Amino acid sequence: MLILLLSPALAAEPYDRALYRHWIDADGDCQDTREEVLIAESLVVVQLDQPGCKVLVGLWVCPYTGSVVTDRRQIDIDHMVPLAEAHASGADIWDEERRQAYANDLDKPDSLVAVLAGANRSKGPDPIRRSTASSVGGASTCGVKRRSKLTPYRLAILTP
Ligand SMILES: [Ca+2]
Repeated sequence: MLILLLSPALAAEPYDRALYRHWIDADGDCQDTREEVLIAESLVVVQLDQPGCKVLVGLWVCPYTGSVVTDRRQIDIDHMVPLAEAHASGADIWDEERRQAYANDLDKPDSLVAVLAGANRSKGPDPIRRSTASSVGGASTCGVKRRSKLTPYRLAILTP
């Protein structure tokens, strides 16, 4: 008799960012998910390029650092729950369509946030390091948001 034992770690599909197709233009208006978030989170009416597809100038406040930014080149769009963390928390068994919907979720206001580029990149995908990455700005707020974000997708909460 063959007895097969599978641990959750062995059963999970290894994380690959390419599994989550992101920055799509779901509504076909030529503005991809990044541009849609930049527009939604700007505190002023944004300036768009001539076709109206790309944001040129806006006004954003990074929730992690409190930095005020007007140059969109200094802004990254951050998944409040990083893709790698979502994957490790249950999204590894999702189909392609659901992963794409998660990666481009514009329906929940805190799913995707405009952040100062350095603040985003400095945190990396480690959920524990991420949750304690900064003691300024919205770090504690981010912890609260992470719980509210994970629940609708029925993901396990990895960090306290
Ligand atoms: Ca669009």
